[in-house]
Amino acid sequence: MKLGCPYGAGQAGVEAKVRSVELQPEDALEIVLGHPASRQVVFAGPFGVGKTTALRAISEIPVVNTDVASRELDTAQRTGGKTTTTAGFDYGEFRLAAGERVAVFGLPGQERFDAMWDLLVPASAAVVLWAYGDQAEGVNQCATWLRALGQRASLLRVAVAVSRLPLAAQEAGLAPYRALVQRLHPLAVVQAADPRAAEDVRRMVAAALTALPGAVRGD
Ligand SMILES: Nc1nc2c(ncn2[C@@H]2O[C@H](COP(=O)(O)OP(=O)(O)OP(=O)(O)O)[C@@H](O)[C@H]2O)c(=O)[nH]1
Ligand SMILES: [Mg+2]
Repeated sequence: MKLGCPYGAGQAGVEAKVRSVELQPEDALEIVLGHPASRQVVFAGPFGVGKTTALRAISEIPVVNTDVASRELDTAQRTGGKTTTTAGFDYGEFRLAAGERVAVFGLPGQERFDAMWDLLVPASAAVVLWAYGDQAEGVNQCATWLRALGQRASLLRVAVAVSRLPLAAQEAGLAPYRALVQRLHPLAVVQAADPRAAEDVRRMVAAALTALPGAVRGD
């Protein structure tokens, strides 16, 4: 394809000249976005829990990502050497089994980037709230996140995805999260899930979209 680029036009007595640029196939932009998605789902949860990982596991388009190098002190302990953090948001798309196209946004886990939470949570059809199943503070973090989400949308469809639970102890590990959800958002769903496993992530998105909407309660 040839692009015409006039220059010098408009100068009195100067004939407009055109320079032609030959575009090669390799110059073409990679197509990133698919078809318009009918629903938007948000991945929320604490720093390093696996929101970006989960989005990468299911997206059918190249993920739009705003991760930057990070020196968070607890990074290595929690995530086995994760060296980046999401500063804006992640964006991906995939299709549900029924063929419906869903847009997924991964929120930044750090509160200093919470302007993104304000922007994306109210516009979302549902939230998958990722939680650490192997951290002492996991349940409290989950409560803090539920309240933060509740401040940004009066009604929410929520699925809580508890990660890093050993298979043999899943039910016991889920119990404190179920008790918390019973208190703060009884309509939310609580399940164990691995953000690295596409099947688990798809199951959590479907659970969030089919959960009943409810308000997050105060204590
Ligand atoms: N061993 C183990 N590692 C996991 C598990 N789930 C997630 N991870 C790892 O934890 C890290 C999570 O990193 P991210 O996906 O960037 O986390 P994030 O939630 O997007 O982090 P922020 O955007 O910084 O809040 C990745 O290195 C994952 O491979 C798990 O169940 N077991
Ligand atoms: Mg991230």
